[in-house]
Parts: sequence; C-alpha cells; structure tokens
Amino acid sequence: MTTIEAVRLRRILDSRGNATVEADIWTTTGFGRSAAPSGASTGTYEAKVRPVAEAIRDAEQGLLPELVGLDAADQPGFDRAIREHDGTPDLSKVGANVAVALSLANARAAATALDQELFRYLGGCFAGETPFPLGNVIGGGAHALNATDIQEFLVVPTGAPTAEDGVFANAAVHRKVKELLVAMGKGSGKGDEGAWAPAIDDLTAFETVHQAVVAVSDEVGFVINMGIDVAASEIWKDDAYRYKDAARTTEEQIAYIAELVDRYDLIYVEDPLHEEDFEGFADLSEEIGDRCLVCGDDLFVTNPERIMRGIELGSANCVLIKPNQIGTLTDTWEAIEMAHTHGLDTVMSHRSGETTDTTIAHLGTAFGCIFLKTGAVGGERIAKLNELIRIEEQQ
Ligand code: 2PG
Ligand code: MG
Repeated sequence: MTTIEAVRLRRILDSRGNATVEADIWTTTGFGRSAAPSGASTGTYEAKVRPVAEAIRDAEQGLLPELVGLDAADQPGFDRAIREHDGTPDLSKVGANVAVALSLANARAAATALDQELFRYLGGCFAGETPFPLGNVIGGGAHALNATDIQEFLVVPTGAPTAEDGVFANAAVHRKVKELLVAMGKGSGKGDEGAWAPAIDDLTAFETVHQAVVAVSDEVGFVINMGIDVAASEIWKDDAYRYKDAARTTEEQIAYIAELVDRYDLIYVEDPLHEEDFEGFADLSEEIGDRCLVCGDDLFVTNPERIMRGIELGSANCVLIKPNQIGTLTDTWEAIEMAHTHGLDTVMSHRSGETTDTTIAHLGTAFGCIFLKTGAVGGERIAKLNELIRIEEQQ
C-alpha cells in the first residue's frame, strides 16, 4: 500500500498567462506533481473546467481530505473517489482542471514510490515504443489572429530512426518554414503553440510547409510527412464551413479534404468536419482512410461513449487523446484501450494552453500511442519533446 499522506493544489501560470491548477501528492515514500493544460478550440462535450481559485478552494474543503489515506498505487480507486465526490458526468462540480491535475499527480506519486519512471510504471516492463513527434509549424484558427483558417499545419517524421532524430527534424522544418516565409515577405510571429502565424492563405501554407518538408527530408535523409488539424467546429457556421475565401457544404468539405490529402500526401487529418458529424467523418474515412489517419478530437473528446459511437459508424481510424478532456487517467486509459481494441490508432496530445509538465510524453509511450502531438518549439512544448528523448534513452 502506497498511502497518500498529503495533497496540495495551487494556482500557477500557463503558457497563455492564464491561471491553471497544479497538484502535489505525497505518499510515505513518493511524491508526484502535475498541472492541468487548457484548450482554446475546446469541444462542446469536454469535461468542464472551473475557474481556478474557486475550484481549488472547494477542493480544499471537500475533496482533498477524502483523498488522504487512499492507496496511490490503486489509480482506478483514486479516480473513482474523484468521480464519486463529483457526482456529475462532466466533472463540473470538482472541475476537470482540478481532476486531471490530481489524477496525473497521483500516478506520478505512485511511480516515484516504486522508484520508477512514469512510462515504465504505467506500461509495465513492456512499455511501448516512443511515439513519433507530431508538431505544428504554421497555424491560425483559434490559436492566432489574422492567420490561416486551418488551425494547424503539422509535420511528422515517420522515417526517423529515433524519436530524438524526429524531434530535431521537426524543429528544422519549423526553422525552414521561417526562412521561406521571410523570403516571401511574410515573416510573422507565433501562435499559442509556437507555430508561425503568418497572414497567408491556407494553400500558401500548404505549399510552404511542403517545400520545407522536402528540403529537410533531403538534408536528414528520412521521410517527413505532413498533416493538418482543421479544427472544423470552429469554422462551421449556419450549415457551412466558412473559410475567408469560400464557404463549403459538408459534401464540398469532404471533397476538399480528400483533394488536399492527395495533393500533399497528408498522412494525418484531424477534425476535418465538425464535432457532431459522425456520418460526415464516416464518408470521408471511406474515401481516404486507406492512406491517411482520420483523427477525431472535438468529435470524440477522449470520451469512451463517443469513441464507441465512432467505431460503430466507421467515423475515424484514429483518436486524439487529451487527458483533460475526460478528466482522469483511468478514463483516459479506457478511451485508449477501446480505440486500440477496435484497431484504431491513438495520438497523445497537448493543449494550446500548456505548462512545462511532461506527463503526456510518458503516457504516449506507456500506452502505445502512434504520435505525440506537442508542437515543435517553445518552452512548454520542448519540455515534453526533451522528455521524450530522455524516455527513449531508457528503453
Ligand atoms: C487541438 C488543440 C491542440 P486546443 O485542437 O488539437 O493543438 O488545441 O488545446 O486549443 O483545443
Ligand atoms: Mg484538434
């Protein structure tokens, strides 16, 4: 038994300068710390975040004393205690920000009590391969003003011999993209996740990233692929996908995405349709699912019930996993297991508002996710990428 002796919550800064929750948990011989990230393009069906100060105050008075004395090594029991105290399906009483910080801090405390790295503790001695890093190099949407309509132009070094090589390849593409943008007179600042946020249209962004990927692939000698996160719920208004230069019906959107997949050899497309459109996702998957990962983020919100619906309808072949969308590690694991059992891939993901917490690098490795989506540069992003390099060293 790894008895929890003390639990503390505090308000800390996230990468957007907003308040978020950090949790510390002490056991007899262990200590764990984790912090909640936060989204900008959040899905309607995500677990509910509460304002930080009041959520912490309420937890101090109600939930935290109930956690002291529990066994940190019993993660399902710990997470059940949070859920039972909360009593709502979306964690709106405790707050998903408090819940996820506590849940992940508990796993970390249990791992250190055994003197183990988190990825090994969670994955057993057969902890999976490290995932490939998936990072955005140009972005707009809800993450940057006056930039592209598509939220994220992503790269993934699928040919990289090691995660370390992959991390550096993505950073090199990010650098190359800057060079190309500056040469076009379109040099820019960065969006919330460190991707360049130039005032260019989506097709120019595709061409630029494509050129950068070809150049860096040649330099490093392995394949780097492209992907996108359309974050389509953000542009779905009055029955159409509203781009600056076009409005597309569902059918037109499906045809447009399929055309982009073929033109730019995209191997990953996230949220190409809005969060209610399980059927549209299925139609697109039918068309491109043999050559591209069709990934649901706002569609699934890491929620096993919604993932099951997507499996039944053939909506996607990939699930984005964000622990704070569902609120506890146990639920996160259930979502991943359900996806894998039915032959879907999973991608472990950061949020646009992040801290230097490195937990998702461990989860992505322990749980056999194909990619770790966590940007390409920036302090809160490299914290996870550098942790991935350290994890790989220990495999
Ligand atoms: C997404 C994420 C992370 P946010 O849409 O996939 O890139 O953004 O955290 O704003 O939801
Ligand atoms: Mg997304």
